[in-house]
Amino acid sequence: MAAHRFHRPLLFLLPLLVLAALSAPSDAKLTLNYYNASCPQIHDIISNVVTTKQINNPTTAAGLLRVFFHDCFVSGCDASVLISTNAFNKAERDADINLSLPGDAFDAIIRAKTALELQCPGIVSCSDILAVATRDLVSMLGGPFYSVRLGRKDSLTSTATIVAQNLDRPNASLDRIIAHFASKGFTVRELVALSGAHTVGFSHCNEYADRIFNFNNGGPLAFDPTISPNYAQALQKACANFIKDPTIATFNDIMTPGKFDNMYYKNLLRGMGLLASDQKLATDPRTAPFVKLYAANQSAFFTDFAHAMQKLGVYGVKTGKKGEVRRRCDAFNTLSA
Ligand code: HEM
Ligand SMILES: *[C@@H]1O[C@H](CO)[C@@H](O)[C@H](O)[C@H]1NC(C)=O
Ligand SMILES: *[C@@H]1O[C@H](CO)[C@@H](O)[C@H](O)[C@H]1NC(C)=O
Ligand SMILES: *[C@@H]1O[C@H](CO)[C@@H](O)[C@H](O)[C@H]1NC(C)=O
Ligand SMILES: CC(=O)N[C@H]1CO[C@H](CO)[C@@H](O)[C@@H]1O
Repeated sequence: MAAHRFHRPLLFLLPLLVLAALSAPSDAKLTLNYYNASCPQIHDIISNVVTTKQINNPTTAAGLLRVFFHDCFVSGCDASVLISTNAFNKAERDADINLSLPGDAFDAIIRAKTALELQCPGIVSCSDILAVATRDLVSMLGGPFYSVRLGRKDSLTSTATIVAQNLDRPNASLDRIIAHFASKGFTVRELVALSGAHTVGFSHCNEYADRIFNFNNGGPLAFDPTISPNYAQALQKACANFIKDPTIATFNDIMTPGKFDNMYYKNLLRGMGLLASDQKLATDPRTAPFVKLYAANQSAFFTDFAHAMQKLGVYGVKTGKKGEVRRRCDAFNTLSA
């Protein structure tokens, strides 16, 4: 608004603004030792808090990994997903797709933030906590450990209405999912590697019910023929009551549900992918070679997953004046948004 009113008088500032824009890339760089001087204990504090949380609530890690993905894919890794809805604004986390963004994951971040505020008040951003805590918990489940560059600022907005267009549903076509990842700069190989996150955690029956009940209008117990029959029947049993009780969920990887390993890919090869979008990765010629590679070689999966997570973790990050270090992760510092 102000820019409109003072349009002409401000024109002389243009060269300065151009200079500022040119120098922006250097301060947009995240660094490994960003908090080295200002909060040297950051890694110990986050790791202690989330490890304790995971021991007490073993669903935390998978929940947090999903929250991190949702945060990054919707307007960048800026902790916008942590904001609570208030009277003025319906926030990202209350978009329909959140169904089940798990409370324990949010709680882990709030606890880490509280501990950090005691040691280094006002220093560590919620988006950096999210990135480090996710890495710590992936490795606690047996997954790869990778370095996380720091210096993200937290968003100044969080908007429920932009969520659906940024996250695909399991019934989306693979063309769409590939194109969507590509539009954010992620390759097919990275898509397949990141999907390996579904080696942990749960999905609710309604996310795959159309695959196990009345598939193609073939009768109540008709199931998608790409699912192995035994698995389909087990899922039908588990989900028999899901309409009355929408909280019923099953493991994404029923073989080793709490372990971060390459079992997800092995499952896909034997018709034990849970979501339609998962199972398609095993048959489409663009993605199948990577599924086979990761199923055969867990280190290849870990290497690619770690790189893809580092890339996901810098997607759309805000630095400098484009964001703030929130005092509380669930609210902006000023109450106007
Ligand atoms: C490619 C497109 C993707 C689709 C369509 C998709 C869809 C879903 C759905 C429907 C669920 C079940 C949610 C529920 O019922 O509570 C889920 C769970 C999960 N997703 Fe994805 N996902 C995708 C990619 C990813 C990526 C890239 C990651 C992380 C890098 C991820 C991590 C997870 C995790 C860890 C869970 C388990 C959450 C829990 O146990 O609380 N997903 N996903
Ligand atoms: C951290 O900072 C101290 C002094 O500020 C410096 O001596 C040390 O080399 C730094 N460590 C890293 C990893 O940058
Ligand atoms: C996918 O499922 C959602 C409901 O979960 C529905 O609104 C949408 O139309 C479906 N999309 C396709 C492509 O079938
Ligand atoms: C598995 O992948 C790793 C990492 O890419 C590679 O170094 C190794 O040679 C592969 N192992 C086999 C048996 O192909
Ligand atoms: C539609 C829906 O299920 N929204 C939920 C999103 O998550 C919050 C908790 O973070 C729930 O209160 C909403 O009901």
